[in-house]
Amino acid sequence: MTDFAPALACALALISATAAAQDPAPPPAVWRNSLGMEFVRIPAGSFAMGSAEDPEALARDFPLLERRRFELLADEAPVHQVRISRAFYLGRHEVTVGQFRRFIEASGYRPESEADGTGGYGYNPAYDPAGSARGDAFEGRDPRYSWSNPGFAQGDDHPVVNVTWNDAQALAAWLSRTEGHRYRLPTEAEWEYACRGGSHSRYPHGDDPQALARSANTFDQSAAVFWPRWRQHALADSDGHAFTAPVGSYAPNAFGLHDMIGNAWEWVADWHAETYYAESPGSDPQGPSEGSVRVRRGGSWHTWPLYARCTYRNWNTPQTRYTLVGMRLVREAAP
Ligand SMILES: [Ca+2]
Ligand SMILES: [Ca+2]
Repeated sequence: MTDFAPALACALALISATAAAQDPAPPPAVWRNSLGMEFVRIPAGSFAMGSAEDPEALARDFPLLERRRFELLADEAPVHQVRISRAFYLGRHEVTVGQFRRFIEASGYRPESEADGTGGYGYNPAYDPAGSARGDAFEGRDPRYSWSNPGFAQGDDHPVVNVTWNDAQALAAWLSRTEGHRYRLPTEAEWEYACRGGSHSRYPHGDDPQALARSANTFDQSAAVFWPRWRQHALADSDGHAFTAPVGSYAPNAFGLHDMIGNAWEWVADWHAETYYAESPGSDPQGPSEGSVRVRRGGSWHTWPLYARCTYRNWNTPQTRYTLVGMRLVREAAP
């Protein structure tokens, strides 16, 4: 028996090694990183990107909006088939205030709003949009506002806002360096694929804008209290949050992702070009090779439902910081 035991152990080890070679462990469904971010595995696949909704249909479902607004959505067309050739991990949530603070403390990075001295934007009940040159909804830029102060209360579990596209690049670069895995912003195609989660409708839950009040933090009755001049554009119901909500306050989509719609707009990697969808490659499009503005997606706590659709594209310069704009990162499946 004593002579047999080592041979048996050796044979079992061989069987086990063979099994491992033939059947590698499946990739984890969720990654948790050093800042406490969770990443959900998004499978490779194909989807129809963009929207070609008839302005008549939009006019019927968004009756308070002027016709010209529907004609400004041409950059969502043509609808085109896109293949995402490799699985990737996408943040289950938007990057939070607490995670961004830990990044700053660990790295010494100075967010752009502080480094350039001009600050960000913020909510101030005494501020009158009619008195500003652009009629902007928020006060700024002003050094009193930054990622840590958008003028309204935020807990550590709220999405960080007032962060620039360049700030997102810095966070992704630091994580890549310190963890040895590549982090980056999602491409615009990856973002829309993930938002849809297999759905073909305006929102992951369907086409009805009013149903947003149950599935996302957008411009609802609780927010309209603070912006009475835009009350008619608010959802008829309350979603429970006047400003940002703790991430994950609403049910996830089919991929297990929270707040793809609403809460904070999310920077994506791509430059924006009005006609890009007409020339976009069919597999893993990376956006135009150059441009002046970067795309942001998904709408925010202050966004009207037309602009909180999965396909809606908005954009700003990479230096823009605003009370509505945050981020969500990709962690690549292989280092
Ligand atoms: Ca809301
Ligand atoms: Ca969001």
